[in-house]
Amino acid sequence: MKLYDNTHAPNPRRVRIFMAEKGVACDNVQVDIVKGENLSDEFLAVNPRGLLPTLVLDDGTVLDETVAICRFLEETYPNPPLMGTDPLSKAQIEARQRHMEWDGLLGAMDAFRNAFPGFKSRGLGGNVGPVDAIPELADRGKASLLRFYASLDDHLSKSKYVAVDSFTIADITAFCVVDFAAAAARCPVPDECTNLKRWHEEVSARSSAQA
Ligand SMILES: N[C@@H](CCC(=O)N[C@@H](CS)C(=O)NCC(=O)O)C(=O)O
Repeated sequence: MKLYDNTHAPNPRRVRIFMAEKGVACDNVQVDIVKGENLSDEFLAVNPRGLLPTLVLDDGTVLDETVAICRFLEETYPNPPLMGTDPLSKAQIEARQRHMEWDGLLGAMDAFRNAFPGFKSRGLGGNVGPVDAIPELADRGKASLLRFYASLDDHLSKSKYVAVDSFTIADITAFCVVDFAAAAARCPVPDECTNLKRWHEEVSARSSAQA
């Protein structure tokens, strides 16, 4: 397998951490998004959408969505389970995973994309042509992130993990959102979110966090 990846981007990191938790290795091709390598003819021949992560299987099959890639890996390498083991836990984890994307990742993306000078005419990611950034969306993204932090902090005051009583894909998504928001969107977790900080320290100590 070959993963088209970018070390600084949150979605490819979700896949890298997922693979590390499963102990799965694959070839890695770095694609520089800021330089626009994801929009080069060479990469578009692999994934016409121009987005990362993209996983190419040994038979040439291309998988181009983070959660679809994780689903494939979960079914192929079931241990340790990261997406649930029975109908209820699978549904609960999927719901929380979606909350982390909608409530957290979208805000982080808006906050970064619409403030980063290099993306002035790349307001949307991927192969969609020129799209103006909207500076007001950066502020709205930061406001979303602060709501997300408060809500996740409250959840983690009652629960060790983001979805169920074990580490799952929902923790991976939340972790990548928090780190990306702090580094790229300059919106770190506020000091008063002590439960979120406790959880972040625990997840950071897992070896997969280095992936
Ligand atoms: N829903 C897609 C989103 C992928 C996505 O937005 N990837 C970003 C990196 S985190 C990207 O490739 N951006 C390219 C660009 O900004 O042009 C997934 O999760 O796979």
